Amino acid sequence: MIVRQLQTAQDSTRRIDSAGWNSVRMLLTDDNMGFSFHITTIYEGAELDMHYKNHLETVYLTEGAGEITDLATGQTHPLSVGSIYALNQNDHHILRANKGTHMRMVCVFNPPITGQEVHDESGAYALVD
Ligand code: 9YT
Repeated sequence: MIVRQLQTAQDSTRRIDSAGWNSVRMLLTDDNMGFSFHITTIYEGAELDMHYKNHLETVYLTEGAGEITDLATGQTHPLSVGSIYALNQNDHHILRANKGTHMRMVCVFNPPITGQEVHDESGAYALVD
């Protein structure tokens, strides 16, 4: 059994900080769960272009509000507490947190990420062997 605490993990190398967001990786590849599990915070007013070409991702919003634009269709969907989105087609998207609020999100990746990936210029994570 694996038991971890967000308050501890966010003071460790499990937390990564980037422009407009941070993420605490609660479960990674080496936990052998078949998915990775992240608590991600998108900062107020941030607008992030993301394209996980090699990973499927599901995201559940627990705090804040914003929107997601599906760049394949141009459609924008509002996000509020309780919203879920699943990038079942490796969907290229833009994520925005509304002004005046951050978004706190629970994210699951399949396959799991190792923690060593970096976003390339297209917003994707390469697969790490
Ligand atoms: C909202 C979202 O896409 N979160 C992804 C997790 C984050 N990019 C990470 O942990 O690297």
